Amino acid sequence: MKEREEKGRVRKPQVEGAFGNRKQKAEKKPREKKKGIQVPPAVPTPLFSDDGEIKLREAVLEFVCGVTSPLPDTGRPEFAFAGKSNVGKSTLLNTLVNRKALARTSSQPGKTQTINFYRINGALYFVDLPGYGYANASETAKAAWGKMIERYLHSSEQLKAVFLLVDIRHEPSENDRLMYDWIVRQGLHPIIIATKADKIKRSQLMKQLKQIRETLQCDAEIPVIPFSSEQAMGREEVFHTVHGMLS
Ligand SMILES: Nc1nc2c(ncn2[C@@H]2O[C@H](COP(=O)(O)OP(=O)(O)OP(=O)(O)O)[C@@H](O)[C@H]2O)c(=O)[nH]1
Ligand SMILES: [Mg+2]
Repeated sequence: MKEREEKGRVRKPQVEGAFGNRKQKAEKKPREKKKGIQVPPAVPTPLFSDDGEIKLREAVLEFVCGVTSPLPDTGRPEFAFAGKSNVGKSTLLNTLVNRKALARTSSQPGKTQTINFYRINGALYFVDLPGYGYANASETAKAAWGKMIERYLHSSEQLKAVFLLVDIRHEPSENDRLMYDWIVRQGLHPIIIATKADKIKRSQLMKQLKQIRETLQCDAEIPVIPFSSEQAMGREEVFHTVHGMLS
């Protein structure tokens, strides 16, 4: 299949849904200019101070998109957080921005059901996605959320990287593998985050990371970052990764 060059990154024509169950159009339509969605002017401030400390000036929920919403044109680099329901995406986002409840979290899966865009320092956006594999949702809702996630990941002009979250305690599931493969096939930049690292013994950490890397069949250059919201482990590494992809 022919590859297409698009704003500096190669995207392959989409053939199959991320979850392997739907046929998609082979050609991406140019995104329409969205009406009615305005990004207020924001003066970008750097993520790090001169002495290398994370410097958070702003973390604001700016756009919330449902199944039928148009996607915003943020005009700034976006970093998405994907992964199965309950893996800790929204909690991780709160940890990154040092807030307890900016993103809503729950011990029950299926909490985030919209695509939420958080503006950070006026410089970039963290994008909290709904989780996949939420067993209690109806088939129709699951299909609609899956499509919504794919639509965003496929059409965002600003997406710099997709952080794929997997639970460090378990071998990645079939859905995690499909999602990882799909991200790679889209020509997007995946970064793996292994969440809930506080729930395993330190001595198990390397073994679990190795299993995740092997199951997903990650290339050597793909980062796999252990993360714990309880211990704020991995926070700096995520920021450094983000920082390295700005510019
Ligand atoms: N011990 C521990 N618990 C965590 C960690 N991260 C998340 N959790 C817990 O995992 C549960 C799910 O967290 P959420 O952040 O709501 O998960 P989510 O991936 O956003 O879930 P959906 O919105 O349903 O897709 C909550 O009870 C969190 O407190 C972590 O690093 N350590
Ligand atoms: Mg969530």
